This record gives sequence, structure tokens and C-alpha cells, in this order.
Amino acid sequence: PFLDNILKHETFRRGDVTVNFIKQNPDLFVFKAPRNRATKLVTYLGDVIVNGNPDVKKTDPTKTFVKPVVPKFNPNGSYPEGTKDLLTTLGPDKFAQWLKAEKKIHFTDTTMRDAHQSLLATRMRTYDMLKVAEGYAKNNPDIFSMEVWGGATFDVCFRFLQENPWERLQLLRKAMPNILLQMLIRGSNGVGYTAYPDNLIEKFVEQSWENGVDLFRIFDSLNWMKSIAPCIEHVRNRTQGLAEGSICYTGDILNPKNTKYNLKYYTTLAKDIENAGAHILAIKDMAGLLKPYAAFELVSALKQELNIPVHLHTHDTSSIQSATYLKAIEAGVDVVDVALGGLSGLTSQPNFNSVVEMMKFNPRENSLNIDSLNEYSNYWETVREYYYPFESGLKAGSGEVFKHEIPGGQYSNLKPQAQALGLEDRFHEITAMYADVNQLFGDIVKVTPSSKVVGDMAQYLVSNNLTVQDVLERGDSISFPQSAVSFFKGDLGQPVGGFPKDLQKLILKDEKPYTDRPNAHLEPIDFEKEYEAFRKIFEKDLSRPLKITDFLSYKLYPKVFTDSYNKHLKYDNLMNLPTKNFFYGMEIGEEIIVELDKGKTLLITLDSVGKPNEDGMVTVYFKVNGQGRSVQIKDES
Ligand code: BTN
Ligand code: 3PY
Ligand code: ZN
Repeated sequence: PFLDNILKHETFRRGDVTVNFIKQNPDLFVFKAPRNRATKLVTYLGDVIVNGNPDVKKTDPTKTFVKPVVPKFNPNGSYPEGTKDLLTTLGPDKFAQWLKAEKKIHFTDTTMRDAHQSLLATRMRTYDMLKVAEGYAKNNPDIFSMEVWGGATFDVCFRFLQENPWERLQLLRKAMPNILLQMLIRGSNGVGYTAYPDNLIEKFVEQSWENGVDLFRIFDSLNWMKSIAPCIEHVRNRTQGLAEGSICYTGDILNPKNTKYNLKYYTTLAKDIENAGAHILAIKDMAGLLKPYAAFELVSALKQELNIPVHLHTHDTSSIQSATYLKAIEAGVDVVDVALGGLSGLTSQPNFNSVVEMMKFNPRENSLNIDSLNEYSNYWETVREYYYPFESGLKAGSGEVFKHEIPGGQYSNLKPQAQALGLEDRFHEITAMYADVNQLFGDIVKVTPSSKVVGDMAQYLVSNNLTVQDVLERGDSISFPQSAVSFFKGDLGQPVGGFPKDLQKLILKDEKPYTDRPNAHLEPIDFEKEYEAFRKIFEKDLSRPLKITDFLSYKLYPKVFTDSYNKHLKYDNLMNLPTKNFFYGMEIGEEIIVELDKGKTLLITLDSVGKPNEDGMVTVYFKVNGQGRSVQIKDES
């Protein structure tokens, strides 16, 4: 901003500059931002100061925050070459062969996606990621990939963070140009909870690549090839990125009574995924059910059967999943998913730092810089405190996960959900019911969105004091949750072994189910026509043009996008607001710096907060870059 002011200064432009130019022109130190952006920002701050952030239900007034230490790096130094450079050089097919031939174990860091999705209800803000992204990529270029996008992060950005996920992706891409960026995509469900038209998913994949994604982890919530295969095709046809097809792991292959999800089932599915064109095979163990000895069997078999590398993902809900990694590594797995210590364990991934230590002096050791990893783990541990309202309250690992099979991200959300329904004391009844509902539904694969169907049904039954027996006996007089009706109709595709027919009749009543792809019932998007119409409606109140990525967000989440758009008109983008102030507002006398755009900085001080007047309006007094500024906020309390 300083340079900008110099360049725009009249004296400077006249060419009349002497050594005293700076001293004589104090106005060079006044940094202007567009008036309305500053106004929108203090309106937001005023709202949070007076009424709180609506997403933060309970605060602890005794809470204090420690400033996180950002590990040192050279902002002017270049980026050491990493896997992204290798992908560019080799192309996806040769890259996959390279990976398969590697002896050392490779690591995917999930800290910026699955870890906070599974521990902190997906609330991690771009602000906290960007503080370390560049340094992390420069200091740790040997990481295989960074999982940074997809899954629930997409809609949570709009719903709760007032951020644009596409912008997050672009900024992380810029900060980490040398390492593969990875996303999670739910096959035909994209980053949503239901099927979308094929050409929408195709465009979404293309734009994800254009904006920074290199590796697409593709899964279907019922392990249905008809949803996985088209998405692999999109990656192969529309990008130069990597298609990673997933088998979602359910049950226990070592259990001799398990006739459905046995070793043969998984190797056959994996082979189908390879034949559909996947560059990498993922074992997606979303609930953390893959026990160490089962992992050895499964990985050994897959390494035997497949010509593509194998990537293992798990959640440490039971607390024994690092043993699973040990056995999988012994069996030859190529990459494992880990989270930096401060955001690891429990419903998140196993501890990156400790797994690296585990492999030290082993022939498959990957010589990462453990001291650097430890510094970054400490950073995240400190940052995590700012998100304390979103902690799940789970305190220890639980062996019960092998009974209820609830995915990590869902398990940590279930407790707060039970609380909200007034069912906190019946949490274990809900988890037990979840297992019963799974059996009732015919023992299905449970991961977003199929896991939500089982969860909704379990909560519904517990809160109405019903059992699965009641469902079977008097199902015709029960009105089931909408998600269950939709599931039995076929909206999420077909489960392994089909639907239990009697139950399907009870739930659907007179509605007819279908067995082909849900997408076959959806009209393709007419991009030319609809994109133009979208821009006509939404652009009129904006000073900027909308992009195709905005249109995609709108098509995936019409209501969520529209709500976010309306908040955007009121507050603009809040990504650059420090996390403490975003969630908790400001204290009297507190001074913060907000960088609106490169070079446009606001120095904001909270001077005082008035009392509500007879209309319930509160005046909040700030200083913005030294100038008094007040806003009137309606007291909603
Ligand atoms: C831009 O800022 O890139 C252009 C305006 C797009 C704003 C849309 S409105 C809904 C969504 N939420 C955001 O924070 N940004 C987008
Ligand atoms: C998601 O779909 O968001 C998941 O993380 C599933 O495990
Ligand atoms: Zn996961």
C-alpha cells in the first residue's frame, strides 16, 4: 500500500522527488480501502460483538488464546521440486508407475481437509491454512500430496465461514505449487449429498483441475461402480490429473461369517476400478474398521492383483490404526494418509509425526524433516484452540466403532447433534441403533451420503422411542425420514446385494423405486443458457463479474449459495479476518490488522460499545485507520 501511495502521489508523478519526499508527505501513510468494504467489515464485527457469531453456540468467557508460531521459511526462496513437478513432467500414467516403483513409504497430509472435518466440524478457515501453506511446501517438499479440498469443506465454506471454496483452492495452489493437491469427490454426488447431472459433475471436475486439484479421490457411498466409473472418465477426459478410485471398507474380511464384504468382494471391486481407468487405488476406511492383520491380507492381495499403486486412508477412532499402517506398510502399501500431530488421532487420521518416527531406520523410511513436521504440528495444536466450540467432546478412542461402524466425521458430529435434540444422555443408544438400522437396511456401505441416511433413521427411531422391530411390524403407519425414503427409491444408487424388498415396500408405500443410475433421471445442464441467466440474476448487485465456478457452486447448492450471496452483499468476503475476531468479535481497545487485498490494509480498533436505545439499536464505535467509524447494530439478545 505504501508503494502504491508513492506511485499515485502527485509530487512523485510530477517527478519532483527529493530525499525528504517521504518525511514531507505524511499522507503516504494513509492507506485507503474502498469505503464500502471497510464498512461491510465493521458491520460484520459489530454484529458479532453485539450478537455473537450465530455458528458459535456456547463460549467460555475464561478462554484465552495463545498466538500460534508460524515456522520460519524464506519468502523469497524458490520451491524445491515435489510431486506436482513430477506429475507435470511424467503425465498421470507414468507418474502412477513411478509411484508403484518407489520403495519408500509416501505420505498424504490430510490436516487441511479430513482432519478438521473429522475433529472440528470442518470449520478450519483459509486464514489459518494460508499462514503456513507456503512455508510448509518449501520446508517439506517430499510430502506425496496435500488433501485440501472436497468432501464437506465445499459447502461448509459457504454455510458457516462466508468464504468461497474456489478461492481457497486457488490460494492454496499458489502457496503450494510444488506438491500434489488432492480432493475427495463423492462420485455422481460430487461434493453434495445427492446425484447431479453427469455434465455438471464433468464440468465440476474440469474446473477443480483448472483451479488447482491434481489428484481426485473418487468414491461412491455404496461402492457402486456405476457412480465411480463416470467420474474416473471425467478426470481422464477433462484433466491431466490423477484419478484415484476408492473401495470403501466395511465389515471385517477376517471374520469367517462375513460373506458379503469379504476379500474376494474387495479385490473384484478394485480390479473393476483399475479397469475403469484409475491411476491409483484407494482403500477408503472411513470408519477406521480395517484392523492391522486384515490390512496385511487386503493390501497383500491388492498388490498381487493390481498394476496400479495402492493408497490407504483410515480414521483412528479405535486408537489402534497406526498398527494398521505398520502392517499395511509391511504388505507393500504405497501411500498412507496422516494428519499433523496437533490435528491427528481419534476420529481424525493417525499422527503423521509419530508414523514418520515409526519408520525411522526401516528400509522403507521416508527421510522427511521430522523437526519441521513437529513445528507445524505445534502450530496446528495452538490454532486448534481457536476452534474450541466445534470440538466433539470425545475423549478417548473407542473399540465400539467395530460394532456401530460410524465414519469418523459423522461420529464426531453425532454427539453435538444428540445434544441439540436433547438426547445427550442417550448417545450410546443412538450408536447402538445405528448398528441396528444398518442391519435392517441389509448391511450397507456407510459413508457420506449413505451414512447420513442411517444416522437420520437411528436418531428418528431413538427420539420417537421406536425399535427396528416396530419398523418391521408397523412400518406402514410410520412416516420415515425423507432421506430414508429417497435412499430406498434409488436416489443414491443401488447397494451391494440390492435393497431388502419388504422394507423397501414399507418405506416407499406407493412410490416406485428405480434401479438404473439416478443421473438417468436428471436433465443435463444447458450451460450456455443457464449460466447467462444466472449471471443476469446475481451480477446486478455486484461490482465484479461472476465466474463459471460461481455458477457451479450455485448448481450444486442453490439455496446455500443464495444465502451466502446475500451475506456477501452485507459483509463481503470475510476470509482475511483473523479467526479470533471472526468467531468471537473484538474486545474494547483491541487493535487488529486486516489485509483486504494485496496492499489494502485496515487497522481496526474497537473503542466502545453503547447501550441499546429504545429501538434496541446498539452503536459500536471503531477506529479504522485512525478515523472514527461507528455502526448501528440491532440487539437480538
Ligand atoms: C468474487 O468475490 O469472486 C466475486 C463475487 C462472488 C461472490 C460469491 S457470493 C456467494 C459466494 N460466497 C462468497 O463469499 N463468494 C461467492
Ligand atoms: C466425505 O465424503 O466428506 C468424507 O469424508 C467421507 O469419508
Ligand atoms: Zn476420511
